[in-house]
Amino acid sequence: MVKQTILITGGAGFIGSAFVRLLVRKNIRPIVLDKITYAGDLGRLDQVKGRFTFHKVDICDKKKVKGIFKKARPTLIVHFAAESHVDRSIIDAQAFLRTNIEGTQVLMDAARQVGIKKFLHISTDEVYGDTRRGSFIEDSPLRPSSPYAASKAAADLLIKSYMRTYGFPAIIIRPSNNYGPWQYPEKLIPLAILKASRREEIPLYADGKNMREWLYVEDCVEGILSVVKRGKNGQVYNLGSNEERQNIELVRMLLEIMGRPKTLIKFVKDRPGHDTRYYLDSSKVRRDCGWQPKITLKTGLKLTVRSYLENKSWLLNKHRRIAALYTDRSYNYGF
Ligand code: NAD
Ligand code: TDX
Repeated sequence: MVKQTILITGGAGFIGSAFVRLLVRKNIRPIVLDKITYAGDLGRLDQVKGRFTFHKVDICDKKKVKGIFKKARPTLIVHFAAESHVDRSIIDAQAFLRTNIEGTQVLMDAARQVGIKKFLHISTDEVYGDTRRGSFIEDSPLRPSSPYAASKAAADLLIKSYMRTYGFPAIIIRPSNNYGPWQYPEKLIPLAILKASRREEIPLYADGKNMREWLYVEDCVEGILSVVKRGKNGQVYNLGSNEERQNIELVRMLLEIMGRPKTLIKFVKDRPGHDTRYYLDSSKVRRDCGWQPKITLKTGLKLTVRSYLENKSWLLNKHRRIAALYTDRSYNYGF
C-alpha cells in the first residue's frame, strides 16, 4: 500500500475499534476521531493503547473537524461513526439524522479541503429495505424502513451527489449484520448471551422468524481493508457472509453453545416496521477485492460467547446503563 495517513471516525465503537486493532497489528498508526457517545468506549482499544492518535470530537463540529484535518492532513478516511441502533431511532430519530447525515457532510467538506484521496463510507445492508426472496446487488433501489436506515441511505445519496458534483473520491461499503466481541448489549447477540448467562428470558420480537445475514466482525474489517487496497473510487461494495439464519435459529444456536434451555426464549411485541429479511449478493467484493469471510457462523458464535463470558463485567456494566437510557416504556425492548 502507498504510504497513507489514515483517519478513522467511530474508532471507539464496535466495528471501528476492530478496524483500528487490525491496522495497528499491521504496524499502521491511525488517527481516531470519536465523540464517545453511550456506544463509544476506548476500553475496546486497551490492547493497542499508545499506538493510535485520539481526538475526542463530535463529527458534526465543523470547526474542530476542519482544524484536525488541516493539521493531520489525512489521505484516507474510513468513516464508521454513526448512531447505529434501530430501536433507538424508532424512539427518537434526531441524533440519527444529525450524526449520520450532517456529520457525514461535515467530514466530506473537511476532506475536500485537504484533497483527500479516498473516503470509505461504512453504510449498511439496511438501506435496501427487506426482501422475502433473492438478494440485493449494489444497484438495487434504496428502500429504507427505519429512521436509522433512512439516515444511512440519506448519507449514501449525499456521498453519491458529492462524487458527481465535486468528483469526490468516495467508496460506499454495505456490510450485513456484524457480531463478535465488544458489541454493545442492546444488539441481539450480546443481549442474548447476557440474558442466557443469567438464566433470564431472551426477548425475541414477534415469532422470531425474521432473518439476518451474520458476519463475524474480524471478517468484516478484513473485508473493509481489502476495499481500502483494491476498491475503486465511485463504487459501492456489499459485504456479506451468506450465513443466513432466522433470529430464533440463531438464538437456539447460542443456547446450545451455552448449555442453556430453549425455554429461555420469550416472544415479545414486534419492533415497529421490523424488516423481515436482509440478504446481500456480495460477489462484487469477492471478485474485485479478493475478499471472502473465513469464520463460519458456528465458530464465530463460539468465539463470541467465550469473549463475553471472559469479560462479563464489561457486558454487565453496559447493560446496566441501557435501562436508564430508555424513558419511553410503550414499546417493549425486553430490558
Ligand atoms: P457503534 O454504535 O458500536 O459505534 C459507533 C461509534 O461512533 C461509537 O464509538 C460512537 O461514540 C461514535 N459516534 C457516534 N456519534 C458520533 C459523533 N457525532 N461524532 C463522533 N463519533 C460518534 O456502531 P458499530 O456497530 O460499530 O457500527 C459502525 C458503523 O457500521 C456504523 O456506521 C453502522 O451504521 C455500520 N454498520 C453496522 C453494522 C452492525 O451490525 N453493527 C452492520 C452494518 C453497518
Ligand atoms: O431484543 C431483541 N430481540 C429481537 O428479536 C433485539 C435487540 C433484536 N431482535 C431482532 C431484531 C432483528 O431482526 O434481532 C434482529 C437483530 O437485531 P439487532 O441486533 O438490533 O440488529 P438489526 O436491527 O438487524 O441492525 C443491525 O444490523 C445492521 C445493526 O444494529 C445496524 O447498525 C446495522 O446497520
